[in-house]
Amino acid sequence: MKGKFITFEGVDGAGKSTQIKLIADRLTAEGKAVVLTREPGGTGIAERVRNIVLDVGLQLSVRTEALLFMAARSEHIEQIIKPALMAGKVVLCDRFCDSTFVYQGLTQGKTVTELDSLRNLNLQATDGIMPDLTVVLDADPKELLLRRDARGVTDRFENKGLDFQENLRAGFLALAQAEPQRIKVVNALDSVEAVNEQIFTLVKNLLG
Ligand code: T5A
Repeated sequence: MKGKFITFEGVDGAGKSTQIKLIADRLTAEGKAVVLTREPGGTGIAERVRNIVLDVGLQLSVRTEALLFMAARSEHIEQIIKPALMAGKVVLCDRFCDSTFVYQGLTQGKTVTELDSLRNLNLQATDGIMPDLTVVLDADPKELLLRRDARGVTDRFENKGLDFQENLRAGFLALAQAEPQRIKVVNALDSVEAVNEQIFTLVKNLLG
């Protein structure tokens, strides 16, 4: 692939959407061709799947959730991500496979070495496309509660409480420890500007 694929991960409300837009703006200002997208979502069908998986009124098993996220990802890869990478663009994606590994894997009692079935499903959904760089926005979920309270609870996952958010955090950190080359951890509690500088440095290191 000629382009570069960068994903943003972390617990709910860590600041991914804020940062990804700022990075997209900075890269665009430098003349880079940037595609800004998100998961679940990014295509008409994947956005419809998003409406199902984030609906607070629906009870889904973890396996059903995982399969729905993968179905949305398959669409997203074929329609948006792969063509953009083949055209040499920088693809910035708000959440990707590591969210599945954490939300549908590590928080469900699996360890990093027990993610084979999810990794295999992901391989099928993505045709083997993996991020070149993943930025994990890390923070103590208690500190993030204030930010979330200001916005109100919005979806099924944000509704699951502090213990769940702490498990999420541990999950992302475990993935980062297992893949330190690809996954970089940034302190999300710094100011927006300071967090952005750290991420921009990582992105520039990748893009050269
Ligand atoms: N999911 C997803 C799975 O379970 N499996 C999967 O495979 C995938 C792909 C997606 C949900 O789906 C789950 C994970 C998620 O729970 P979503 O709506 O996309 O749902 O939820 P999030 O990704 O969590 O997005 P949020 O919008 O909730 O959080 P962000 O994007 O991390 O945070 P952001 O940027 O919106 O910021 C939150 C607030 O904090 C402020 C912002 O202004 C905003 O008010 N803020 C800061 N304040 C102070 N200092 C800073 N540095 C700040 N940065 C941001």
